[in-house]
Amino acid sequence: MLEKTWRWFGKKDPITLNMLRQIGVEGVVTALHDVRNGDVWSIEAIQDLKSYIEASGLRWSVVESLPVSESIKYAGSDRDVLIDRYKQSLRNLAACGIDTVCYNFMPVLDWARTDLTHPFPNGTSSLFFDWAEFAYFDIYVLKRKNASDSYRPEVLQRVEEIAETATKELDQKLVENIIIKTQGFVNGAITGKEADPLQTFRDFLALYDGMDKNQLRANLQYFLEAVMPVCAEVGINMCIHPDDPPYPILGLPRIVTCAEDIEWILNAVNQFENGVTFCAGSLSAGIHNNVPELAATFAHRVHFAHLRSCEILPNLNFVEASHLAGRANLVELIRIFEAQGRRIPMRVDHAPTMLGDEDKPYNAGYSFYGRMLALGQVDGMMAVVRDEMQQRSSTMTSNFAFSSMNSAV
Ligand code: DNO
Repeated sequence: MLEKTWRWFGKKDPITLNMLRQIGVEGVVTALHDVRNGDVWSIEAIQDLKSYIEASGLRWSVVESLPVSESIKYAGSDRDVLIDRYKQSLRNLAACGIDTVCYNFMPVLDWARTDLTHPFPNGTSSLFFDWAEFAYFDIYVLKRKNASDSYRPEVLQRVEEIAETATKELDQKLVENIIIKTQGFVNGAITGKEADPLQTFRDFLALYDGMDKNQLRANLQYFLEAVMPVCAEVGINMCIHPDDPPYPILGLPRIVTCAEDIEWILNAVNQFENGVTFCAGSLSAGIHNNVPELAATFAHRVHFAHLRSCEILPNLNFVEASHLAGRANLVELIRIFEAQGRRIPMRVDHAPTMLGDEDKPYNAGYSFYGRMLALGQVDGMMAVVRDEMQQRSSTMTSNFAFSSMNSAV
């Protein structure tokens, strides 16, 4: 059964647990947002937040994320120390009864968009990824060496057009969207508090200089081989989040973008606890992906689902679609996950900003009314799918009763 969850950013989140209960949320997805990336999550801190959640009649369904420090990703000299701390946090979570942990293995950037307030004709807005603006940021603002080698000629042509009219405001907006506003709340490499975020960002990128896909895969394998025995021992399902967007960016390798990648990861340590966060949105932003096909192939190892959907434009730019539309085909995904017959927490994601959400201090992609609308839509799809399943099973039962009656006479 898909469990209806909601990403909640802790006690300081202006969207309160009581609000979530009123809209039918069953469990929350959250993290110890005040603990520094790389530090151990103590039993006391976990238990404190867990009790707070439970006092509102909800449960802490999923940790998103227990961040994997950069040094583990680039194989720095202190990675074993950091992995040991990670294992301790897993043990502590399990001791508090939390069994699902989402993480990602994206170097430096947790996710990327160029526009966080892309307007739609109906007055709402959402997130947008424009390759030319991203390339302009890379080439002209970040000034990464050989950056232009990473882009298609038609993108580079648009970059030059942007550069002709670019202003300081545009440059600043791109810095904020790409490396600050989208990163600040996810406890990743960039905290949003750096004096010179662009320089900090360059320093992080430099740590991956010359690293290719195979090396990043080897670093993930090293991490999985270390943590998976703990997961099996204490009963934690870990689930890797796909890369968002599912393409190499800024010269960094990507290892969770398509079927071949997911298969590699699941086989790297072939045990149930080594699973996937099925982020339908990230996967649907990849033109190479058929999302329902991916879901059908990997559902047996999906421990958490992000239900959202993207639309890809002819120039490969992409935008968040309605939860009822786009390339992800959420209704089909719900059929596939419900058929698993085990608890899979799901949350909606990156819904539109609407009806005054824009005036609130919400994190990018995490509006209230927009997500409430999306959850209502997904809830409706789930009800229909459950009804379909019920009808199928009662038809099967009556066919069985009919045939055994016939054979009895
Ligand atoms: C963005 C999210 C990501 C995700 C992490 C998981 O909205 O989907 O921040 O939570 O990548 O580790």
